Amino acid sequence: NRTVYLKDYQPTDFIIETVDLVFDLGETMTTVGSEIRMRRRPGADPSAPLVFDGDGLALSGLALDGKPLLPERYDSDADTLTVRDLPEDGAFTLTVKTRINPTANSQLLGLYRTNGIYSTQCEAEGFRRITYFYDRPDVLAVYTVTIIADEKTCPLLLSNGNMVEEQTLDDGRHMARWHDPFPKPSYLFALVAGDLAMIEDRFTTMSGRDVTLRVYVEHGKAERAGYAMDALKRAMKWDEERFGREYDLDIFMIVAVSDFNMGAMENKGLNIFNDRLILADPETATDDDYARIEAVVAHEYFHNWTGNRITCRDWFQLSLKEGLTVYREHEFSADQRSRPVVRVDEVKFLRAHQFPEDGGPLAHPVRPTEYVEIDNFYTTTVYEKGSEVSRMIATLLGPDGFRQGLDLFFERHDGGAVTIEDYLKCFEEATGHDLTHFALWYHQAGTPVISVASAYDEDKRELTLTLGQTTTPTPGEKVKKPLHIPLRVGLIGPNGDNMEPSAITGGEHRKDVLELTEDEQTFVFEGIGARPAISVNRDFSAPVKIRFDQSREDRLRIAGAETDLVARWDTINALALETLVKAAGDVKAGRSVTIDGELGDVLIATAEDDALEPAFRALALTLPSELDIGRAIVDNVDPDAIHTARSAVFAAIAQAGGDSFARLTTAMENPRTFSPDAESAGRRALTNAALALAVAGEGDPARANRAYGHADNMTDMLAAMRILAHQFAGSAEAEDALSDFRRRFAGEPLVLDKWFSTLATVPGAQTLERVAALMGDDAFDETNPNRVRALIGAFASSNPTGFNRDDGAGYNFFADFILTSDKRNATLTARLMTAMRSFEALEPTRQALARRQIERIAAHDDLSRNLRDIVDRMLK
Ligand code: BAL
Ligand code: ZN
Repeated sequence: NRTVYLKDYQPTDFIIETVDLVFDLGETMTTVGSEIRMRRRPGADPSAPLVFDGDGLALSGLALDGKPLLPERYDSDADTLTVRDLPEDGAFTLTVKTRINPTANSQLLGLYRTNGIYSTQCEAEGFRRITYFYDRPDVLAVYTVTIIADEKTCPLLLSNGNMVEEQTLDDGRHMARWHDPFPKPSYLFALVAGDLAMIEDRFTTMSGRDVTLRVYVEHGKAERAGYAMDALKRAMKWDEERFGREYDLDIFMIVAVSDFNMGAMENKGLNIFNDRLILADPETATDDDYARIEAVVAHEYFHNWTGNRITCRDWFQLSLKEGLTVYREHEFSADQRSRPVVRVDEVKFLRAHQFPEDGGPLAHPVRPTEYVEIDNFYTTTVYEKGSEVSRMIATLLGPDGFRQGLDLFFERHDGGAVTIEDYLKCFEEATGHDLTHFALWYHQAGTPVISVASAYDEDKRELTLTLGQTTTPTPGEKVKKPLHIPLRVGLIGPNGDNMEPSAITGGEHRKDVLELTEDEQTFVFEGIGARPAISVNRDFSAPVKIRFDQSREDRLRIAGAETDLVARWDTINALALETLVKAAGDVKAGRSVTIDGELGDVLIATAEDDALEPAFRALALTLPSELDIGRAIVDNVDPDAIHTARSAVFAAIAQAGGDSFARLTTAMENPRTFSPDAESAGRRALTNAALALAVAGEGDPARANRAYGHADNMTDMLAAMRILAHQFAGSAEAEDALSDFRRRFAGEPLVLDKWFSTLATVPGAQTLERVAALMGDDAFDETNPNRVRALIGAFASSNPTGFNRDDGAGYNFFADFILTSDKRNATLTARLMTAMRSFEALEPTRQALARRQIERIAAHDDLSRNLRDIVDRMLK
């Protein structure tokens, strides 16, 4: 296994100026001709050979300046092409020919053909599966792409940039030629060919340029592409207004394909999407789907500047484009929707996915220093923690400072392939801030834990806040240094008002943001007339864990009065989590579960508070999941005890608030015509959160059954079906709804994914047999990543009691699947495997059973590099 190290970075010996690609598309044999104009980099060793990357390729032709090369001038194997004795002046044109089989490409990396559509995925290292090339992000070239294909089956021939020529050829074939004037790395190359439907719109940029917008989808689905188009136009406008970024080509295209390893890909001018992140209408998409589509369409569009115009020098810098683009996406969503609700969702996601990654065997810094397989670094750390790091820069510098830094970044590095240091330098130079210490966020893995102690002196009217920080060791990093952490602090007075200190001493601060830079620091707030309740990490200003032994009285004050809704939600959630963790301990110890009434009171009062937006009330009313509880327990986790405890707490709250919840299921009137806007979605979310509790209190599925029957949109229908399937598993009502749903959406694979996931996440040991049986369902297709994630992925990552069966059968089943899936699609399989990354948190029996299956996988000597890397790190 190769390990790639950041410290080994070297620029290439040659520079690529232009590349002309000719694809002659055939289902099982596609020929790729590549004509590359190159010159030696000034200062490079004149005797150095040219070494290109390949992956599983066979060379079928090679010429230098038009003349076939003699065999002694080159070597080629599946993974490398080496050419020696290059012209002394260092300028030449190399012609490379390869033949590939797109139909046999089950990895969905490179050029592949599924459902009659040819499409590509080149990030990170897929281009080398098409032709030999410098397949690395710091080699930027101008591409011209000619595509030749059968006109009947492939009327549509797309690539990056602008179309410059179209011709009908003999034998029913035709060609199209595309030219992309913007130099780009190979990972942004894209090609699509096939027969698709399309919707078109236009956008006039801020400087008055007219841009054609097209979204391509399968025939019969064009009317489901409208929301994505609308989101695209909003994103284009927003990026102009917020960051001054304008689109740069005459056309922007999105293509939705049904077989795709990731969510979407930002290829220059030709974004390719997983169709689940494009297609939406009220009957088939939930509110969450709409929100996700809006966010991802924007994300890929935003990459045009953060990723494409300015790209990464090497893959260690991946967060340079991903972290920043996620931050831009988050800001866009916040502006389009409810800022606090969007932020709470981000916090929940970070805690559910990134914190466990950062605290487990796969932990790595936002900017790693080594990797075995870069595909395995498209992680929540690089993406979401990376976004939080950019957010903290914005918090430290203020919105204007952040904008000035980013403006300088765009101005200075446009057309470049740069590093995270280059990025940080722009903020420093634009604002005069020193980010040397702050930069450690990029280099040190692990989630910091902040300890908080407070003392109030009535005579001096002073509040003293002592903050400490520690970070637990992560693989390969025993010693952790203190980070530069911005903490937004709020003080809430006895009557619920915000208290403003006359001064803050003891350390740097920017308004209400304290800058914690040492292991321990004491800040003093002056002019505080009464003992306040302290809200420590408002708006989740830093991605940290807070340890604060705060009185229940203070927490109830925050839960009822905090004006920062993120902190308010966080406190309500923490109160619930504390009750749930205690209940799980009671179950494990054989004690009966006792629940104090306060939690129910807080939840019911929040749910009924008309001054709060419904989406927020729904968030407050949603109890932490079994997985959340397990993570809070940290180790010796027993999923069955957690399930029993959560069910008991849920039932007790349902009992306590029966009338409220029943009322709320009908109180949130939505207009007759469905609208996917955030406000309407919030009303549906509150209705459905209340419905789950109302039926639990009634002990009767009738209300959910009626809701299923009356539902006129997918959000309500799926919510009702999930309640029936999960809270009344095995009942006639549950089975009837599930069969009805299966029948009704028989021709809608994306909707059936919701059905697969609902069934895969029914709590309890019996679900394993059902999941195994569902693999034989006509709608299941093990070659389609969405199907695999919906059934197998949901089971392994979101069904703690089913997957972690105490006989280990869940692990055994999963390991069997992983071993077959790895042969087909290594990227997908390695990602699935991460579902087991926290196995060491389980109680000893399950932990041993899980380890045995991971070891069984690891014992195979023919694993893909992707899977080998993941299991080896998990077992280290
Ligand atoms: N660059 C891979 C897909 C995305 O993050 O946009
Ligand atoms: Zn991205």
